[in-house]
Amino acid sequence: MMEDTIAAYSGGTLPGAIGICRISGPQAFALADDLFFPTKGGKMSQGPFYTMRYGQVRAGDGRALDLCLACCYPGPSSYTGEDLLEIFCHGSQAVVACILERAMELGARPAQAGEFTKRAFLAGKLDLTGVEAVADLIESQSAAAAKNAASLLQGGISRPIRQMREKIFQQLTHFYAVCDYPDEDLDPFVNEEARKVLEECTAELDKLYQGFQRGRVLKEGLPVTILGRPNVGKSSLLNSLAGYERAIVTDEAGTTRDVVTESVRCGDTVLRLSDTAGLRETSSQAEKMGIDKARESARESRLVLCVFDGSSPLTEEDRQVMETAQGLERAAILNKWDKGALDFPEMEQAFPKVFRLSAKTGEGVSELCQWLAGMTQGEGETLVTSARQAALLGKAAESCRMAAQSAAMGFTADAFLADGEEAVRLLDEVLGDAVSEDIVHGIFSRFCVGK
Ligand SMILES: Nc1nc2c(ncn2[C@@H]2O[C@H](COP(=O)(O)OP(=O)(O)OP(=O)(O)O)[C@@H](O)[C@H]2O)c(=O)[nH]1
Ligand SMILES: [Mg+2]
Repeated sequence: MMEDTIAAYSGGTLPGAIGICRISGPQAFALADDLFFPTKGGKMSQGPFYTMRYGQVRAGDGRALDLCLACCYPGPSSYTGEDLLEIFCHGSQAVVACILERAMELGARPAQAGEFTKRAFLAGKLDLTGVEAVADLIESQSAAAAKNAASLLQGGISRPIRQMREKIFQQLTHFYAVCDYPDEDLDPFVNEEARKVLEECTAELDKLYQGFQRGRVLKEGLPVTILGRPNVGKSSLLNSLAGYERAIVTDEAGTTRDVVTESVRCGDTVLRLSDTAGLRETSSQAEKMGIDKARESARESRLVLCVFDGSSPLTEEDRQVMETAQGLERAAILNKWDKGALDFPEMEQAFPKVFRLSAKTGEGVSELCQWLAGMTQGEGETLVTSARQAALLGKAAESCRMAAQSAAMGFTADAFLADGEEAVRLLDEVLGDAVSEDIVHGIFSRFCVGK
């Protein structure tokens, strides 16, 4: 149990309709009695709990600061696991500042970023996968990302991990017995059973680890680079997908110099689109640098949209664009469809997918959008979205694989135990059961104050 009581603003941007001030800790209810006075009488600390009460928030001189609602949640059945007070005030910066100032006068201290959730973690209300899911939920940019975060929060990943951890641990216990009584040989049946369990866990961990690639896209968006020679309509395509004039469009070749990025939603997929400088030979230093950045952006993306002027024959520069995109996940956009479309048989061969559209009129853009939306459609499973968890799961899979091999080849119990124990330790670290203070600090520093 923490000794101090923390307070912070936990609501949305001010001014707004409603603001939420949170106070958590052993003094929260004593503080509630000096801060909030229910209209119907009685004290906040005496309940009813988990119930909104109407009343006055009062300053130190007894004058009302606001007329609003408040609710007391006694620990351990609260978000933080401690006594928690929430005041739902009018969403004014001045009101919120006065309420928090009064809470500080009464003995609370300002909460640090993520400190409410950190207390929930320390009280055992959430494991680290749950903590990271809360951050995901707050940051989610699409319904699919929010659903995945909610599923993570409900144990979508931590439950199978706990089960695997238990299964592996069970197997370890057989081998400990053999180590304790070295004269006894390992029962071949035990070896076979251990191999089977560890192989199953390896497969499950591999699957979780691989899901991270899609989980990351779900959370952060799909990085997509628009590439092409000058003037083919790259910036026009970005604007058409964004739905507003994000980038400058002119009929001058070489308009875009820097990488212009924008988040764009296609269905439930969030794209992190980068419009880039047109690829060509140039003597301009600035343009050259822009072209280098364009190539770098393409290499770092998950998908490259190569734009061509579909109304005129291919040029040498177009062929260089095709070359740059070789080996990358890519699609061809034959733009300027409204000006008349030429036939490009080589495109169908060079690109797994070809779209004909007009970035200017918008014709054909929805087909591209639909295809992009389909790129991240999952099978409804819960996806790992944290790089920290993914790295540990990958290593745990490796340890399980080695332990399974030891069991299969009838190696000594020590060999099996070293890898099996490492797998258990890594899974504990995913859940936060065995994790350093630095890592915990790093995770919570991502949070906003008030969460
Ligand atoms: N008719 C027609 N014109 C288009 C279309 N898309 C772009 N344009 C025109 O083509 C010219 C160049 O468009 P941009 O979008 O600036 O081309 P860009 O590829 O970004 O060019 P740089 O930034 O110079 O590399 C502008 O005059 C646009 O209006 C289209 O689909 N149809
Ligand atoms: Mg441009």
